[in-house]
Amino acid sequence: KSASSSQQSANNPVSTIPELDLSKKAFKEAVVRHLHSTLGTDENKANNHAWFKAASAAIQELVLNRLRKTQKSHYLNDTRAVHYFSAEFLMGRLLSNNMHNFGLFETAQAALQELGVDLTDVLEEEPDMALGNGGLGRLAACYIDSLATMDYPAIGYGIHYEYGLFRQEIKNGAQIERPDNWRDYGNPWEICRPESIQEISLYGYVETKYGKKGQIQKEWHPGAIVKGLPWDIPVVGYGGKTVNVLRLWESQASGYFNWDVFNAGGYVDAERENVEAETISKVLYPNDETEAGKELRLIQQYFFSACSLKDIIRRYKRAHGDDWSRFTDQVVIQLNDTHPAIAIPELMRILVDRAELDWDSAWEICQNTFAYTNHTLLPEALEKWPARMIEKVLPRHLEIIYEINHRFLSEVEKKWPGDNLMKAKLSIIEESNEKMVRMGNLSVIGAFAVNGVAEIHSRLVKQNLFPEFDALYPGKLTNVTNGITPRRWLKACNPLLSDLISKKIGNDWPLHLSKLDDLSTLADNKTFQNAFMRVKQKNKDALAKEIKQLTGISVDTKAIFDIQIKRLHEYKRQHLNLLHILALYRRLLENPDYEMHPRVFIFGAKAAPGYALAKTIIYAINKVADKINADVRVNQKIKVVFLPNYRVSLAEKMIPAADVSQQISTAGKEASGTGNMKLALNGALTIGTLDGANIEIAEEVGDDNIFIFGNTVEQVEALTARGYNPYDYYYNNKEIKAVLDWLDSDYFTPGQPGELSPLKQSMLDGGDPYLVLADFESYSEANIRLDEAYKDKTRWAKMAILNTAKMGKFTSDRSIEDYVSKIWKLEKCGIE
Ligand code: GL9
Repeated sequence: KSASSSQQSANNPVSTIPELDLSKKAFKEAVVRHLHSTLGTDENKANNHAWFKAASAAIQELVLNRLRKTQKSHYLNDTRAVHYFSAEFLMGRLLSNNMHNFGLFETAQAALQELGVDLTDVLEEEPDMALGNGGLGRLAACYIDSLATMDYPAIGYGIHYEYGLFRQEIKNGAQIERPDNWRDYGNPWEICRPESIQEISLYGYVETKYGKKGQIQKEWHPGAIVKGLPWDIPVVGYGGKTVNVLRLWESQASGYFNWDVFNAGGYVDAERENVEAETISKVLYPNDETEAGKELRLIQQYFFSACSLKDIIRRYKRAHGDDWSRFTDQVVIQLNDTHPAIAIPELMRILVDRAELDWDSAWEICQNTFAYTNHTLLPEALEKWPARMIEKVLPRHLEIIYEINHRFLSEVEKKWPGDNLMKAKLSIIEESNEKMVRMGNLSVIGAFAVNGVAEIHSRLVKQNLFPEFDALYPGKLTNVTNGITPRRWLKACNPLLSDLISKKIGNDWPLHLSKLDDLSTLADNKTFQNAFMRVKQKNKDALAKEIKQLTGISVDTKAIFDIQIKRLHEYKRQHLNLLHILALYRRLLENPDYEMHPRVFIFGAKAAPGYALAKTIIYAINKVADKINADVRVNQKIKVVFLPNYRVSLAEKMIPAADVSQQISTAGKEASGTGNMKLALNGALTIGTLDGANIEIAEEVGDDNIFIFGNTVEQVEALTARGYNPYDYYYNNKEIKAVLDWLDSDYFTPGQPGELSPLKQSMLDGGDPYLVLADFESYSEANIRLDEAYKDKTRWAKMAILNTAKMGKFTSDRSIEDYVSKIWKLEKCGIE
């Protein structure tokens, strides 16, 4: 055993856990044992799915061993922990990740090979855990990876959606949504914990009573009680030492539905509107950056926040009984956006109504418990709930929110006496036609720290979104620049590049990503350049095969692989990319000798099902692709590919193959972006605006190694203030006019003229709110610079290497260290 595990650790420095047998022999035996005893099959009958289940079960044995030790150690040390509240965790697949984190990937590959099975095929059997929409949910997944890796006591809390983000199919160019049945064949990682079920209340009314000392007491008589059943997903740190958990709540009927209370509350007629318990955790809302305003969504938010708080308090009381004085020493709760902000009045309710603390003591605890991350400035994403809806679903919480607001407004009065405009602006309550509760304001008031997710975004949060709060609470608003886990986003997804890097600089870079900077000295080294670009070529060859398989399109693997992958949104400007493709198409038709390196434009994006223009953009990309790919006059120079059902596991295949990373949002709109970091880490060059984390990426790689274009935030503001008119660009730039008019014809949609016209309209009569036309020319020029640069193979290789080398800052380990030192104040708890 010890011989084989020390041999093991020669390849994998991380796997030195003495009590675990990480040998090939042990893994093989465990897989076969599970094949027989867990799955009831055998080596001859098993298909890839059975092998996947057996391999996962074998890994899960190791995971659970470490999980028990971690929990025991956290318990014995009575550690302070961060509780990461998030409505979304976009985990993707776990098998390969868990193998890598135990340093077992190569071992498992060899073991399965001896059993006649190909690990790559086995990994493909795992459905993605797509319990998130995009960047915000994936960020949560990267953060819990880093927390476990760095031995910080942490728990993720979220919702056990029965259906994750919809599966996207493309039919005749259009997006179709299909349900995501991720648990159809069971999930090998999750552990059901009926012993930790929680119950939460909904609806009903509030009774005012007088306590023994004559004090006013509030009693909430709920109309319904819902059970929360926790499912734990182990989160394995790199090295396999700490295993934390992600606890996801599934809703279940409790059988309690109080009709009398309903009648008394006057809700008899509203009965049919009331949400059924089981539907609460049924499905993830597929909206990216839009507030839905639906009762079920509010209930989802309350459901998981309240279950999680009860869970935290149960654990706290086990150690500290009814003594609340140490609560804020032990507990910090990070609110991932305002989605869990209802936890703030919920904790107040527990402390004031249940624990019978006085308001001020309760508020002090509350304000020292919560911290809030803002992820966007887009007004349509800033959550507001009709006060009447909160009153119906959570009557006591609305009272508490009013009380918080009342006391807050007297602080405002002290700071700005008599300033009623200021009060209206800062109030938690928006006094519009319908009274609305502003969850952002509630979060800033109830939290001790508020952060944005990139330097520029945090500056804009201070200057534009919450300037008065910044004046009222100096120092509360801060920045933590986002990061990504280099384990999944380089080590696991790009094994060829990882091996090359490890050969040059050693293999501890996944834990110390700044070490990549050692590659800088090799950027001019011809041999290393060749090796680096050979890896890129192999990854492109592999992606080309995937493209062929998924779409039937053949692409030239010597072409530039130009990739834009992210949710479909106007502010991300996939249509700017498309207009430029149309411009190239025209240039090639007008001048067959037009000089450009062959380029494959590759897209991946889901549109929110109700976002019509986003769906039109997907349709337009596909229709333009059909035309260009079939046009022999140009298809040796350009191809366009839309890969359906973009998701974490597809990103892992695309990112290693990218030459170019498209990060072209309107300046000021993309809070950070994280795909930009993943692509640059894998040696892609960014063409991008000065927006979000692009700015910090440019600072790291230097202006020579990135293609920046477009209006800056200040220029965007000036342009809009001056009165931006897209027709100025339409009439003054022939190319813009030609490509926009092209969209009105039936050239791309034979027999169906006008199908793409809404896209043109959005950029003209629609006012072009994201300044596509204003940035077009600058974008076009940046593309010419990029094309120029690619011609010089040596120069390109150097730039690509420097991109990888300079990405150290963007490890999520650094982000987590920033949170720990600025906000969470945690201590590491080594296990053993
Ligand atoms: C987002 C921002 O738009 C991104 O710029 C940012 O990188 C991530 C993570 O901080 O958060 N905010 C947001 O609502 N989404 C983001 O991606 N949307 C989705 O997650 C779909």
